[in-house]
Amino acid sequence: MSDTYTFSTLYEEDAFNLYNSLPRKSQKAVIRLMNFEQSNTHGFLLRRKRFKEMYAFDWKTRKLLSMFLLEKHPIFEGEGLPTIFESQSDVADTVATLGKNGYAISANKLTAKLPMDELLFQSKDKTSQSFSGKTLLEAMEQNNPDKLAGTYWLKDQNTAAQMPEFARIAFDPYILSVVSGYLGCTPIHVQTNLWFSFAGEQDHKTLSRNAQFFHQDKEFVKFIKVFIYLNDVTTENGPHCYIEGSHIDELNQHGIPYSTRLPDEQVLSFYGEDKLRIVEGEAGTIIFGDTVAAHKGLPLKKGSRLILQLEYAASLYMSPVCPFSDLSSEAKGAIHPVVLKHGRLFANYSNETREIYEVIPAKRLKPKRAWQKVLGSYRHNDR
Ligand SMILES: O=C(O)CCC(=O)C(=O)O
Repeated sequence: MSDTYTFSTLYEEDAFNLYNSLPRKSQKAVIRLMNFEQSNTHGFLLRRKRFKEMYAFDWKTRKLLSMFLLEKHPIFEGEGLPTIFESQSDVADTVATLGKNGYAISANKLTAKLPMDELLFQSKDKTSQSFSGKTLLEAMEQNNPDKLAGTYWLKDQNTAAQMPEFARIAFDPYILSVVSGYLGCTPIHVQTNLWFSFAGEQDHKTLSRNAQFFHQDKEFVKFIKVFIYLNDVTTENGPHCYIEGSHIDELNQHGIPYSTRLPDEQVLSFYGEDKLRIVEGEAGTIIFGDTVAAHKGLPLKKGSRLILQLEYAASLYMSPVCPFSDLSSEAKGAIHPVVLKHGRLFANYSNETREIYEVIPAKRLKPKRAWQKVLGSYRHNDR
């Protein structure tokens, strides 16, 4: 794709000015991404090859990307469509807060009951046995038997994503309106995840694996997560925490490679204590978060926490996730027909692509360690 093609967008002049204000590396990175969008390549095949380029996608570059994607993949507006939430009246405010702070708490709450019993969960070291959702819910009710200290992650996200109860939330017009408004284009649903955390002794490695130290995500070039508390969360049982504004002033611009786990003192020395937000909330609380911002789950002092996480990306370029299988007829039945017409929302659902992903050796799907850890010439202040 040539540079000139890129400017045949709705935002011709803005996009042109923004493009010209970017470092050459970012300009090239956006054009490579747009070439990917026009190709038949699978995004996950590029992750190992191109991961370092993620550093080129800073806030301004991500903004330009939306301007380019928007033409073919417009913002989803759910106004007027039925929603399982009380109201859609906070969409514009929530999107504005997200842009400013990187995070926003919804005015809505999830009240739907979710079917957890049959789902399977396991700790990240994979040596532990699997537990059913039923067992873990019972453990929560019995107030944390010590032997379950730690975090248990959903083993197969595809199982949950195909269930109508989860699909109804992931493709609800309200949720889609917020995430689409923030991403600035049609979102692609890429994750339906759940995890249980229980208080108790845990070593540094376990806390690190379970995202309980501050870090910055870079799963996709541009993405957003929706966290929904499924039980009441206070400062005692592992609230989600983030640093306001660090989705723009990113940790990597302070010389910290993506995903590096950091002590609180270091993060607070970059941003100041006044930027720390700890989100307490009752069951059903919905947190929209651009986890490019520094964030973590606070280690639990007592009790337990159950959280649902949905994730949406602007593009599957360098995707780290296994595609879902074709959307089940049960899930389709739970999604409004107007929503189903937006094919881009379901770009990560394909039996064929899932099969291709599953036979590729894991090594070929992960960024090279050196690339992941070393910022090299992509460091902000080296530009
Ligand atoms: O458990 C939490 O609150 C943190 C989760 C997290 O770091 C993530 O989903 O990226």
